[in-house]
Amino acid sequence: MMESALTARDRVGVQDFVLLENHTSEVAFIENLRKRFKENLIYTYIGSVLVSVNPYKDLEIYTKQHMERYRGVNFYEVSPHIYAISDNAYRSMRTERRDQCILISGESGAGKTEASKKVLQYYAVTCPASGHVETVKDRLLQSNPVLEAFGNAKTLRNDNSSRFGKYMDIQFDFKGAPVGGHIINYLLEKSRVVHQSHGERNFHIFYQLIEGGEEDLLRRLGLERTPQQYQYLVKRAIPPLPPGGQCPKVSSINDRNEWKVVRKALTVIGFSDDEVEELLNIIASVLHLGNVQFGGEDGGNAYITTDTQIKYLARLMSPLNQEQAGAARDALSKAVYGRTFTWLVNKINASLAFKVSLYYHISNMAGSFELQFCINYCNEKLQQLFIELTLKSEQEEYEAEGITWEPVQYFNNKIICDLVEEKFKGIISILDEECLRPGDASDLTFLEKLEKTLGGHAHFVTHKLADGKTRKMMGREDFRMIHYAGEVNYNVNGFLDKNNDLLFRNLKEVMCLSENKILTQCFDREELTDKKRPETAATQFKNSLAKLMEILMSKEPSYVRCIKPNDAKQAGRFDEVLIRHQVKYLGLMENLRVRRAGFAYRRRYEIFLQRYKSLCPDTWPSWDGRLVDGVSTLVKHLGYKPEEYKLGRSKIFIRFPKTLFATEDALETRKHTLATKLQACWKGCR
Ligand code: AD9
Ligand code: MG
Repeated sequence: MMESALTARDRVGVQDFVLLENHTSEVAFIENLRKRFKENLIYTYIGSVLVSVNPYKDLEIYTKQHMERYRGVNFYEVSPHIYAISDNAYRSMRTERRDQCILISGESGAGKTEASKKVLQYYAVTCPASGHVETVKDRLLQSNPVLEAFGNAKTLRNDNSSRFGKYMDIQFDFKGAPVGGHIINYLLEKSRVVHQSHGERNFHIFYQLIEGGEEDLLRRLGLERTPQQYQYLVKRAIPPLPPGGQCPKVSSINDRNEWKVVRKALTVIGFSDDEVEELLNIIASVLHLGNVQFGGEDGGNAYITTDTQIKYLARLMSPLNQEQAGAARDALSKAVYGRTFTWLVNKINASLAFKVSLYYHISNMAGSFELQFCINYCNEKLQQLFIELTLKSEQEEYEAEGITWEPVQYFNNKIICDLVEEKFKGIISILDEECLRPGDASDLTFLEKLEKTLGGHAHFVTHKLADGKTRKMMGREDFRMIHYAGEVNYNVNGFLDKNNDLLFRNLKEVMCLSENKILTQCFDREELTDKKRPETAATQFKNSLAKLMEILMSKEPSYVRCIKPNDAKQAGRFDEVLIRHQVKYLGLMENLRVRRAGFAYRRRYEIFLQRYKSLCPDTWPSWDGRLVDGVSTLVKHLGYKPEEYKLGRSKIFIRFPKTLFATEDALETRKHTLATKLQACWKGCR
């Protein structure tokens, strides 16, 4: 028997949270997510925002047939899907001629990277192509495995965690064919090159090369097929330092196969064999460099204990003590790897450079960054953008439809963004000031300055209380920020060093002299003569974030909010505490409140009429008059009360979900009655 609309809703929940009876209830929100998750329905809307829960298993929902189902179809006619978001952005770009962007957010392992790949695959399959466009599509797709090999790593939270932020533009010509692309990378987690936490790995490329590299390639690079041999891959504990990652093999990762994929992708993108060899030379050099060990002489100066050919290191590093020499070696490895990564992105960009003058963008942004502080700052900015833009688009829609806007109260997190980025008295300014100050500047003097300048700020806390006493439960090297998403403690240790990100000048000189063509591009001689102090890491990041916000503000956004269902990376497990936390910090309840403030549901007249016209004898089988009159006749016949709905210029707005549900149920009943009648008729005929 056909399932009624009512029981179906009970079982699988509603596909748009705006249709929840009690939209302010977090319990109801999570219950709806749970129902759908159990049915493998991982996608749900909040209006036009897509909420996605990582299924941790392959679902049969990404086939070509699925892509076709979403192509050119109205957003609400089919079940929620990442393809619907992709298609909608594409069509808005073409019909409204406005640049679009798709913003994907969520915590580590929530599914951002996978979502961005689905978007890309959707365009690669469904968009028209001609001539050279095929290669652009291929290159766009192939840029993923390359960037993942060099920028992703196994962490405790995600076996394929992106350790850099990524913004990608796809450019389309006037026929809607992808003709180019551009990638911007943010803050690669360089520290991972020299050290990883227990149970984590270095960037995938190191293991791929060692496991998959051909015999003669490895011989040329002087590499052995044993990761255990390399300090940067499996670091032995040298007291008092703890051991490093210790985790060369991961069951979910096949490094040998991945190597083949990456190697082929490099060729598709347009790397010559020589360039690939130079690139891998750098990767191998970093491993060799990591194995250079220092001992301490009586006089305190370092000497190299390992018998390697890189003698110059001895000369360069001998004025340093053992610890300093090790740090300088690691700084060099990080700089070499970090700059090579940027070179790689530029190279990919060059191969994606578009050749047609008319273009629009669809962009997406996903990722994680080096400093937790920067990640949280970035999230704070994206949240600000999100709230501003959702409110703005609600307002614009009401205005366009000629319906009075009812103002919504919401929390504006500008105060927190200012706390970080304001000139002179923001945290970044104070950090830079300490980094530039000669003399006794240290992480602790930085903390003191923060206390002096920001003590008393509603979103900033340290162990010091106003009355001179100390706050319990808070370290003396910590400061706490009350973020939009919750409280976070930051330990100031290493803040100055990471922000300075310095590399000894003589090491830079050696790099400039290298015969490796990639390295000479990465280390420009001009840098050596430039007297200006380079911008600090935090300021660079602040500026690139400001630029990104500007880009995003100029586009029409779509949002994908990813949720991680459990910490065990397991299918079918719905950990309510973890999910509630993410619902909170993604601001989903706030988003729903804004969306529901006026009307829960809105549809264009022609779509509404098409779906429900059979419920009224005056509109069935067709309505010849003006659409608005048809809808008006229909809803009056259905018994809608005046306070339940409003008629705009092109859409009907319905205030409560229950009104719509009653109409949906009426439609189901009618279908059911018809089916029963038909069956009876059949029997009669036989
Ligand atoms: V991180 O911030 O880069 O550490 P992401 O990018 O949010 O993180 P990612 O997309 O890498 O997470 O997803 C983590 C893993 O979840 C993937 O490797 C898949 O195994 C799994 N996943 C994510 N999304 C899907 C999906 N739609 N279907 C099936 C998925 N598996
Ligand atoms: Mg990722």
